[in-house]
Amino acid sequence: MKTQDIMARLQAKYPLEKEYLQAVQEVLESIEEVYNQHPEFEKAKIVERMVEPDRIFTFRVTWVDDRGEVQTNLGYRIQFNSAIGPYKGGLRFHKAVTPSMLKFLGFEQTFKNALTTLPMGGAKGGSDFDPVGKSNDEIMRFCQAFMLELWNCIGPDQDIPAGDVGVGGREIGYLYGMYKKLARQYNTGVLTGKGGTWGGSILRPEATGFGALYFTQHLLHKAGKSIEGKKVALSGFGNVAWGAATKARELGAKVVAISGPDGVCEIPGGITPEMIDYMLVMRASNRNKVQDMADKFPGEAIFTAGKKAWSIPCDIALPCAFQNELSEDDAKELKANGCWCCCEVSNMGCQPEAIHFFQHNGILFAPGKAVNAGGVATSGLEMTQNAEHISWSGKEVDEKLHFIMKSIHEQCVKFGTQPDGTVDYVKGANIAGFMKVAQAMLEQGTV
Ligand code: 2IT
Repeated sequence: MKTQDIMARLQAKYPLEKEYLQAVQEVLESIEEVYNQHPEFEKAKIVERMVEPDRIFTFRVTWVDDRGEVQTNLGYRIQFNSAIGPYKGGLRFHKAVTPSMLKFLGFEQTFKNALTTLPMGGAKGGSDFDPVGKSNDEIMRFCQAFMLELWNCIGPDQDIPAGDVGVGGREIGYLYGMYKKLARQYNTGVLTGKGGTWGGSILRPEATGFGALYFTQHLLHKAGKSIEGKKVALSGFGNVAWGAATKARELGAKVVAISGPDGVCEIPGGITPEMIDYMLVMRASNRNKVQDMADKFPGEAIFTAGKKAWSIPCDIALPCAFQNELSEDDAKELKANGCWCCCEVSNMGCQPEAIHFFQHNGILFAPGKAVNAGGVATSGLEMTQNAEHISWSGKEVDEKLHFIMKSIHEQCVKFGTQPDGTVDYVKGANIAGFMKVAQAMLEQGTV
């Protein structure tokens, strides 16, 4: 297998799918050497099969807004790979959603889910529906219309969607309500991220952020460092940023920046529990403005329009928002301001040139598919609880999440340790995830 040849073919076939091509290129570059030591992979055309989704559902979603006007959006579910378990992955509601974006996310999800140690295949879905400025009723009507099309593509042993950007507990509730009505079954395990009184797992809302910080702790420990007293800049203020800020604070770090599409809020004294709670209010408002934090906490949070979190001096950068949110220029600015570690919490949050810069300038870096896997892992734990008709305590879930993040870190070290003793976490995560999926595909024959 030659990465260049496969990429040339995919570029010719999908010339407009930039994010998808970017994600595939990163994985293929990492695995090429190992892959070529396994002629049985080459013979079974594992890579050629793995880069294509098993199937893609595309559907029209029509709903009526608060003014009585008919609105039409597109909905998608991409079932990417089911070699090691049923399709599993989130739904993204965002105005920029395209098949390319969901294909990149589904591809990444396949390897991430393999890293969790749990039996889950990879999927992603969503819509170009824009939640910004929508009322609660509009969100509900959209979710119901979306599920009207999706419901018979999914099932607790078939495909289990969850949240992602623009889809949180509220949306999962509305989606589940309509699913139940259509399926006429209480299939609790068909969605994860549910409410606590109807099958949701304790700690699922926190899990992506908490898991990211547990992973960061392991990475820092391995490098002989600790998180206590360190300054953390994070982007976004949604569910993931909220969990990350909570745990970073708990572990003794100081969160000095959060951001939004409108700009950055610098918090020189470090984020407070009141501010962390207010992030939830900001998310629920659908305004999508981080300036609201500065308006609520004048003097403590200082808003600058048009700037990113990466302009604020920090030790550790945690991208928690969107793909490609951190560019090479941002990486250079971070380094110039003293940053020495970046753990990607968003999926593909850093541009390839930024990762290259980090890796060649002694900045510790780990990729999203390892760092943020605690979210989907806890979804996996929710599925187990649902299948057993029980619920675990917060302590039990947290212990399991800890164990999983430790194991993901160990897999990265196993497959990513370089001759000089440092760990290439990108390589480690990609090879570990790939080997598991490839082996399963091989054993299941040519399907
Ligand atoms: O990117 C992700 O891993 C998620 N959005 C969570 C997916 C899930 O099934 O919990």
